[in-house]
Amino acid sequence: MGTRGRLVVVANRLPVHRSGGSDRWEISPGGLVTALEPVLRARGGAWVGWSGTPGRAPRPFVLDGIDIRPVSMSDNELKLTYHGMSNATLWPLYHDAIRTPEFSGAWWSEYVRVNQRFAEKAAACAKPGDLVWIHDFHLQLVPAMLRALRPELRIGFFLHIPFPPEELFAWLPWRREILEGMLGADVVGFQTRSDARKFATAARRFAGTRSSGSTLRHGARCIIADAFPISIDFKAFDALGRDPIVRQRATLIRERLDPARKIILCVDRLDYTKGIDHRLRVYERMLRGGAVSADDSVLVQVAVPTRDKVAEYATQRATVEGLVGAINGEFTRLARVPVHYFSRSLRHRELAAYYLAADAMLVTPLRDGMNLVAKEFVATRSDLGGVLVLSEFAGASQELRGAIMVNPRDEDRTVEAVVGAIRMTDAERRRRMSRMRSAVRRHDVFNWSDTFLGALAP
Ligand code: ADQ
Repeated sequence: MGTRGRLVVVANRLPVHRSGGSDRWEISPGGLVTALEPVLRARGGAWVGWSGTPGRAPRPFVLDGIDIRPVSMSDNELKLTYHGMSNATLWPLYHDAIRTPEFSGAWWSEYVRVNQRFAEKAAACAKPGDLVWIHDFHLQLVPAMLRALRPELRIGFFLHIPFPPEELFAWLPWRREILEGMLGADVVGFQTRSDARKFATAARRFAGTRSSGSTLRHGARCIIADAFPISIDFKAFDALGRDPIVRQRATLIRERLDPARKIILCVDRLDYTKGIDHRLRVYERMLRGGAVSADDSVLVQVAVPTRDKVAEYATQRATVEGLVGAINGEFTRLARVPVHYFSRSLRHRELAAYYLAADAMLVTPLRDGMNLVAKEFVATRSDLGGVLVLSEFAGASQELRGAIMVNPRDEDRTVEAVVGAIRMTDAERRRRMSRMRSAVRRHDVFNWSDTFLGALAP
């Protein structure tokens, strides 16, 4: 990694929140901050983003050595760019159009305006020689906008979600503008090789870009478009899994649920991409067919509600909760409820205790950029216990070869996979887990940011 300039991160959200309703700011826990904090500390840097509260932006401030540069967002801008263009157009389109994306000229114009505001804020705070790293689908136009303002900067862009196939990307009325926006970066990073290839294909077709492998030529400029799969802080999750208090909590969870029952664990944001309803139907089939009963198994679904202002999310929540109610209504036995449903987020230590308590973890999204839950589960299981059942449509499936792979829409075979997981022999389970742990240990989140910044640094 180059050592000269600072790192300027540009992301939809700032990595800070107000502590307990007071005026004091604290760093928020979370993947991206964990990954970038050491780099920001080592080389110094700034973070441009929205504070999470609509209205006027707070004044810039410095927290733990990070220069925090808030961008303002009004209620109306939030509605049009965030709930509209980002979450009701781009999110469903980029996830294989699992829900029909909506296209609105008003959302698009606001998206352009808000992206311009982020670009201007970044241009104002980047010093000569700084590296700028822009994140995700909310800000796809920022790379080119920033380049127009500050042509000399090294600019990186990372897409956390999948890039869609050409046929779907073609639906987007602003497909050329979005590509031109991303092509303003020097390095465009994706979760998988397949995403990077799809981007190159779209750029050739809709933006006249030429490409050879991961190098694209756009006008006079050369751009790298490649896979940089994101990861987690392996050591931190490994340590949680060995922590006596977390282990004690895991034992208590098993005892409360009944040690005779196999625990099938699922942890997601309550998003229609995560396949929660398909997975509940799989469990329902297992119960109905007699492969398991409420006496010998329990499915624990932890689902954090999100994006409740977007209609599809309310519908999805109702579907999931209807299924949970129907399954429990039909298959509960006295003091044995088959589905335990938590509609909330769990703190990291509590989450780790559930990871440790599980016999099988089901990560079965219909489409997912990466899916960090799968990697967190693996990193926590230093006991080599637990089996991962993983969707082939999660980016994580490219690395976690020790998982049982499923197509979540193939409910028959997914039933077989889950039954196979809870009946797996110790030897096979240990072999698979150990293989996956080596992959995540080798490629942790620090390795991810070093590799990306290494490609970006001149
Ligand atoms: P997300 O879709 O939010 O992220 P994911 O990677 O699975 O998905 O989760 C991110 C974090 O949320 C994880 O650290 C996880 O522990 C936490 N989390 C999820 N459910 C939780 C719950 N019920 N309680 C507590 N914590 C929970 C997007 C892309 C992903 C990509 C990430 C990072 O959609 O594909 O992996 O960005 O690039």
